[in-house]
Amino acid sequence: MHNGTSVTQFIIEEQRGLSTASGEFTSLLNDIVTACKVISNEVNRGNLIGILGAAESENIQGETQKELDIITNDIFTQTNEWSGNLAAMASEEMDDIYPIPKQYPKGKYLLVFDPLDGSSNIDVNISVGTIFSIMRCPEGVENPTAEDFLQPGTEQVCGGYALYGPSTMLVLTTGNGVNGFTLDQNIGEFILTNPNMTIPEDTREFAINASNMRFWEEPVRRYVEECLAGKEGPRGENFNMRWVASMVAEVHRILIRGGIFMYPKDSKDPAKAGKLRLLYEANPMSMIVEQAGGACSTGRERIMEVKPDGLHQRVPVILGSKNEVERVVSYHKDA
Ligand code: P6P
Repeated sequence: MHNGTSVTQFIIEEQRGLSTASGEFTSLLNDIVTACKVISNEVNRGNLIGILGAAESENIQGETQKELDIITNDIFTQTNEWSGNLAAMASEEMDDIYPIPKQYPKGKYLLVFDPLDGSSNIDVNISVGTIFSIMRCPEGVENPTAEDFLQPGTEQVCGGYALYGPSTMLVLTTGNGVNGFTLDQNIGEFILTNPNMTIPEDTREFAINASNMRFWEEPVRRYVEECLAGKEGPRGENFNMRWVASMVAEVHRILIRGGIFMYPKDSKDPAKAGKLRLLYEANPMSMIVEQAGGACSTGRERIMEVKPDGLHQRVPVILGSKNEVERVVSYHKDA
């Protein structure tokens, strides 16, 4: 049950505690919440209004875009461009940054997002999500360029996601812990249902796309083989495995019951440092996971300390229950 606190009330009360709060951040967060409600409705009705399936276009990653990738990207830009809180936006679905149209005032924040992560699941009705990250626009920069977005994850002021699953949930952090809200479809409001979310430091559940095993680096292969060896193996315990192919769903499960999620560097495409993108997937999820007491690493360094060199840069991702992430990191050091 819940005490009926809406996300709007929660954000305002949290900002009230900050003497520096100008209300701009609260207003920005509310626009993002509105965009997530609209996307939830589109995703929910997708099959009914014929917007599932592939669009005719590709994104900068060379991946075929789903109709809903484009629709949800437009929802995010249109819901957030007019309010005067943002200096610019960037998204997985747009090659370059999205400047604020000149008819609107600009604000002090940068918003970067993946409007529909896991969209390959949309046609088979498996959970998908939206991931977003808010940073400050560098002081004195009137017209930000892509360079201004290349800030390490430690500079984020907010990381969050919406999960479009059996229920629609919003999970976010502004640096004071992690809180989860469930959308009450009857009143169209996100209600606080998961205050102070924390990740157990230990787990016996790992998530990885095992079809890539032959491409993994030795430390990851060693870790997974030890999990698979179970009670008779070096870990002396049996492990469970999950793979939803939707990062938001995996991270949410880990926030609720612990776990370790890995999309490691592999030799399948040596030119790629990993599959997941740093700015709008790994960094916001890392802020959330660390704020919930978990850990996030590339295997070789803390994800939030990686200095980005491109809007769409990819990184290896190993995140979740602290003690398991630290074990995988130690295997990288041994290698
Ligand atoms: P694979 C979705 O496309 C995504 O970016 C993440 O949400 C997910 O964890 C991963 O890729 C799934 O990748 O190779 O299993 O399809």
